[in-house]
Formats: sequence, C-alpha cells, structure tokens
Amino acid sequence: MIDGFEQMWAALAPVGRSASSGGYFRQPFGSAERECHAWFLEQCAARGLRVEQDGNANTVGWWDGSDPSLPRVLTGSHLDSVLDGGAYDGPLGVVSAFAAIDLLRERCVVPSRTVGVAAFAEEEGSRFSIACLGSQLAAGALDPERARALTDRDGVRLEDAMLAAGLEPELGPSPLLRDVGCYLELHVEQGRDLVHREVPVGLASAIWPHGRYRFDFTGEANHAGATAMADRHDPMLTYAMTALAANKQARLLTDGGSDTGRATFGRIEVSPNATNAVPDRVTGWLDARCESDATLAQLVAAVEKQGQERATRDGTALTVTAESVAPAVHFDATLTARLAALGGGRPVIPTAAGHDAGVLATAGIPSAMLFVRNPTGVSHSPAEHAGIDDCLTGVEVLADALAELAR
Ligand code: HGY
Ligand code: MN
Ligand code: MN
Repeated sequence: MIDGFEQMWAALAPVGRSASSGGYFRQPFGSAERECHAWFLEQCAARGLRVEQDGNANTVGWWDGSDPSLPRVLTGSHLDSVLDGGAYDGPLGVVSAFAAIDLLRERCVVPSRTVGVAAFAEEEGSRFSIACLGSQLAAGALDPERARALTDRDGVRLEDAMLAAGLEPELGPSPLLRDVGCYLELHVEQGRDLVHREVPVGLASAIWPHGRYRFDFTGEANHAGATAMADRHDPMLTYAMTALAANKQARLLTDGGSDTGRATFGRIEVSPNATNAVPDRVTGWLDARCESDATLAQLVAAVEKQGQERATRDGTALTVTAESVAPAVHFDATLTARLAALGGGRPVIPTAAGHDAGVLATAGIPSAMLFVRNPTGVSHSPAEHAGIDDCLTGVEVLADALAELAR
C-alpha cells in the first residue's frame, strides 16, 4: 500500500508544477490538468474500473459491486488546483481513493455496492470563477445557461475550452450521480484543528457559507503627473479603502474569542494598468466566508456600504455582483457519526473551505468528509503539506469507511 500510494504521488508530482515557486497550475482543461486526467484514466484501467464521463467533464471509475440494484458509494475529489496551489488539495482524495481500493482488494473485500472514484471538474473555480463548477452542474445546482455564458480571463467560453480539450460538452444534471447513495471525500485539512488535537484524521461537521463577489470600481482615467490630486476620480483609492474595510469588518466578527468571519481580496484587475495613468477601472474579487448565512450577508453588505461611501467621496462608482455563493452545509450527522465511530471516535470539525462534498450534500446526497492533518495548516499555496504517515492513515480510514458503506 505504501508503495502504491507513493508511486501514484510521484507520478503526479511534476505535473503542472512551477519550477520557480514549486506550486501547481492545474487549471481546468489546460495541459497540466488534462495530464492529471489522463493519469486518472490510466489508474482506472490498471484496476479494471469502468470509466464514465459526463458532459460537465466529471469522470468516475466504477468498481462494480455484487448487487447492482443497491445505491452506489462514491468517493474521490478533484485534480484541478488554484493558481500556484499545493499538491494535496484535491489529488490527495483521488490518490487515497485508488489506494483504498487497492487495500480493500488486498484484504479480499468484495463490495455489495458499486464503489466509484470521482474526479470532479473545476472545483476551485480558478478559470471560470464559479466554485465547484463540475459538481454543481452535475447536481443540478447551477443553471447550464449560466455556465454557458462563463468566460475565462482570456474570454474563452466554458464549452469552447472543453471542446479544445477534446471533450464533448453537455452541461447539466449528470447520470453519474443518479444511483449514488452516499459520497465520502477525503481532503487535506485546510487549518490546524487536527494538529491541536494531535490526531492524524478527523471528519467534517459542516462547511461555512461562502461566496465570491465581484466589485467593479469605475472612475476617470487621467495623467498621473498633470492631474492635480484634488481633481482625480481614482477608483484605486475606492478599491484600497474597500479592501481595508473588508479586513476590518471580518475582524469585528468574533464569537467567544474565536473569529467567525473571513474576507479576502485576492485578485484584482486594473485598467489601463499603467504606472503613469490614474486608472479608470479596478475590479476586485471579494472572497467572504462566515459561520452563518445571515452573518455572511451582513458582512458583505457592510463592506459594500463602506465601499459606496468611499466611492461618493472619490467621485467614483461601485457595483457589486455575487458570482458564486454557497450556503452553509451540515454534513449527514448519522453517516458522519457512523464513520467517526469506526476509528473508536474521531474528531468531527467544521471547515471554512468549500468542497464538492458540500455541493452533493446540499443536493440531498448523504455526504461526509475525512480530513488528513496538515502540519502548518497552510493551503492554496505551494507550502501545503501532509506527512506520509498521516496520508497512509487516511487511506486506511477511507478503506475501512468504504468497506462499511459498501457492505
Ligand atoms: O476555495 C475553497 O474553499 C476551496 O478550497 N475550493
Ligand atoms: Mn481548494
Ligand atoms: Mn479541494
């Protein structure tokens, strides 16, 4: 099992890795992500898994159970990354799923239920802006018409990107999920809860509601030298104040000493983006997350209000568009308790990171998540990490869970 896991990990390690940062660029339908997908197909073939792909670019390798009439058990994760992401976010769940199947076969387990390993498309929303795009389309949570209108940073439409990658787009609810009775996703922890508890593996209780909001600031382009300071309508100032306001408003949300809100401007575009010109447009994307749906709405409203007030002072304008908002997810408590009990009582912890498991849970598929300890808690960065011993423990826990669910 150790060899199998390490071989798979070593095969994926160079794919899409930046020589300068060591981080990963596996954007959907690009060459690195397609190489990961080809690797996924090879792994399915090596295990005799029956491969099915839907028109949303989600792929599942099925290990047929002895009773095809029973609801199926799905596991897996995603292979795409954020820009300059870590090695573990996504691939750990896919590699662990294959390793868990190998372990079950070594143990001569014959599942009654069919078990699938999924690779969901564009989980990070790094190219088409909407998080969990593939699973949302598959689950019927995202209107295909809306998805058809999405373009990447170069103006390429989603379906055209799929066609260019040799796929046949047919966006919408997926037959892959039709007979799925439960979904179990293993993921690197994106935090340090398990480090503090000194345990290698835990389960997820809930996902914070979170959203992405586009803030378009417009003003008046002008000469950086010839325009008096008092005569400017500079949207960069409005943006800068709004970014500070977002940080402050999120910090103000605390509950019993622990912070309960997050707000980040991690991406901006400036036009014309010239050193010697006052810009006429700044677009910033706010990623906001809170413990409750109501607090998330309040946080975003407070940031927008401060942005609008500053826009009035700057003589600029601000419009805010919600691009992708996911409500709070509470994972299936019965399923989670059953899996937590398998290990003699594993911790069950919330997360502020989004996952395909959250989308499937919201769509009514009983879902649960396993988290593998991350020593630094760092994620969405080349520094993301999990120790090999913890990864192998994760595989064993996943195998035990699949054996239980597929009985
Ligand atoms: O952005 C997120 O929460 C993620 O890791 N998909
Ligand atoms: Mn991620
Ligand atoms: Mn992920």
